[in-house]
Amino acid sequence: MRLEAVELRRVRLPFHVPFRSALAETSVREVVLVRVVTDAGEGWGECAALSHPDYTSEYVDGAAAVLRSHLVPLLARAGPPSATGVAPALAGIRGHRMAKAALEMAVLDAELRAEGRSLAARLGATRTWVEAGVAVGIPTSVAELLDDVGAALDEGYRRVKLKIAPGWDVEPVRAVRERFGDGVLLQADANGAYRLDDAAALAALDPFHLALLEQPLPPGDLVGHAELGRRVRTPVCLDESVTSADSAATAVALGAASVVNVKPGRVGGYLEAVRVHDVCRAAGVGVWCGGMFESGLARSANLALAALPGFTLPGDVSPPSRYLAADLVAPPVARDGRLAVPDRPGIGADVDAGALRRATVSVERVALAP
Ligand code: NPG
Repeated sequence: MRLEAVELRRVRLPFHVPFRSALAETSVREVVLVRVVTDAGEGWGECAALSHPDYTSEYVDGAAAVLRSHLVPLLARAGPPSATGVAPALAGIRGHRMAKAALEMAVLDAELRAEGRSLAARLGATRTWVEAGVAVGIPTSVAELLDDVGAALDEGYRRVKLKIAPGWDVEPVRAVRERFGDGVLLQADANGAYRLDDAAALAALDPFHLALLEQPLPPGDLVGHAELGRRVRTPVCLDESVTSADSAATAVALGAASVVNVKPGRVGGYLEAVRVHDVCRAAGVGVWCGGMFESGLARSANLALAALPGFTLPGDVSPPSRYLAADLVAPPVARDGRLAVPDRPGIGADVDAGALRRATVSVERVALAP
C-alpha cells in the first residue's frame, strides 16, 4: 500500500445536553478526523480527544497539531504504511496516544477495506452482538439522577454507570439502588477525584454491591489503588491509569486493578487495545470497552473490540444518538441494550458525505514531506 495523501478534518457535532467536564461545559463534540488516501483505497480514523485537556493531556487542537507537524510526516517517511507498522513508526514520539490511534485507525480501515475484511475478524471478535451500558453524568439533584437512570432502563439498558465525586457518592448510589433494586448492574466512576485518605468514604459504597469502582484515585497512583483494593470490597477498575499493555501488566502485577476499562484512543489504538485485553485476560482480569462520546465512526469500531472474549462486562458502546444530535455515519442501533457487531469490510461504518459536509468546520491536506 502506498500513502498518497492524508487529510485532517475538523467536525462539530452538537450534544443533546451540554457535556460538563472539569474545565468547561461544551455544547458541541469537536472531533479531528483523519483520512488516508492510498493506492489501494482510502480509510478513516477518528481521534478521541475532546476540546479540553482535562480527561488526559490530549485535546483537539493539540491532536491536530501533532498529527500535522510530526505524526503524519514521520509515518510518510517510514515507507509503505501498514496497520501493524503505524505504532512502531511513531514510537519515537512520546505520548499523543489518541492522535496516534486516529492515524492507525485510518490506515487499518484502508487496509481492511482493501482486504475485504472486517475489523471484528481482524481483532479476533468472538461474538456477533455486544451488550451496552450507559453512563449518567452528575446532575443537579438526586431526583434528576433517578429520572436519568429510569429513562436508560426504560430504553432496555441493564447496566448504568454513575459518575461520583467527593460529596456526591453514597447518597446518589443509595438512592439509585433503593429505587431500581438489585437487578441493575451498577458501577461508579470517579475519574480520579479521590485520594487514598478517602478510603473510608469509598468503603461506604460497599453495601450497594457495585460491579466496580472506576478510577477512584489519580492516574499515576497505582500503589494507592492496590492499597485501596484491600480496603474496599467493590472491585477496583482502572481507566486513565492504563495507557498501554505494559502499564496494564504493571497495574495487574501490583494488584491495582480487578477490572480494566479499555478505550482504544487512550491506549494508542485498536491493536494496542487488543494487547491490553490479552494481558488482562491471561491474568483473569475482566475488561470492558469505555466510551468518549465518539461519533458513530469510532463507536462502530468500538463494537468490534467489545466483542472480544475477555470483554466480560457491558461497555459504554450505546449508540451516539443517545448523546449527539447529528452523526457522520448511519447510526448503530440498540435493541434491548444490545448492538450488532459490524461485519462489513473496514472499521465498520461508511462516512455519509452529506452529514460530513454539514459537520465540517475545516479540512486540510497535510504535507507528507517536511
Ligand atoms: O461515550 O457513552 C459514552 C460516555 C461514557 O461517561 C463516559 N465516558 O470518564 O469514561 C469516562 C467518560 C468520558 C467521557 C471520558 C468523555 C472522556 C471523555
